[in-house]
Amino acid sequence: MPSEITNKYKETSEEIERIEKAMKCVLNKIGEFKVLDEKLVPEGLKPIARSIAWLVDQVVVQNLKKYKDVCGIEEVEEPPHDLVQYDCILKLKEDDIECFINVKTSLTATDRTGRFDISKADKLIELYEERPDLLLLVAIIVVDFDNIFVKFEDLIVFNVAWVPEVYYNRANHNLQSRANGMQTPRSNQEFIRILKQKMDEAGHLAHYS
Ligand SMILES: [Ca+2]
Repeated sequence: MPSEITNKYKETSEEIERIEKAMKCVLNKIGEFKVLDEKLVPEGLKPIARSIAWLVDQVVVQNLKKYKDVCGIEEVEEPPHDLVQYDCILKLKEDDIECFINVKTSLTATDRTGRFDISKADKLIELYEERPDLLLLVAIIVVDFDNIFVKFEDLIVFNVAWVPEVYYNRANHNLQSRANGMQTPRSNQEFIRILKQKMDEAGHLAHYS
């Protein structure tokens, strides 16, 4: 691999680490939040990640804004509508890079070696083609339920373009990944080429060519 590419990957890895650190700072400030009145769930709230994912997205983005100054963040921009592949765009004080973040929720008990949905593959391709230098990260907020409380326990950040195995799920048209934080550095162009190839193998690429 040419050294300028290796250097670029190193720079990106360092940027990702800084983003992770800033987000952890914010998650520590939040700590936990109350989902609803306990009188409404006398048997206790069942710990289901899907049921709170939409709330976690909003809690995280709004607190990234609230604590941005103390956590080294310069700007948090929200997308124009919620039909996009990310929840916010982050810019750190020490960096020029605008980093797109897709917030996801997972329970501490979940086996993260299994595959989960990242995004609709066709929408991802559109986003990467609009912005060839895109840095799109998935931020998995690992939470625990304590009855009506949701506690922030951990954070796993990874670059979508660097998922080790580009897996296209033909049943729901999503790019899927394991969520254990493993990464394989590659260019965005290479990532899109592989993803298109996987869609093509599933017979789903016809309307792109
Ligand atoms: Ca999200």
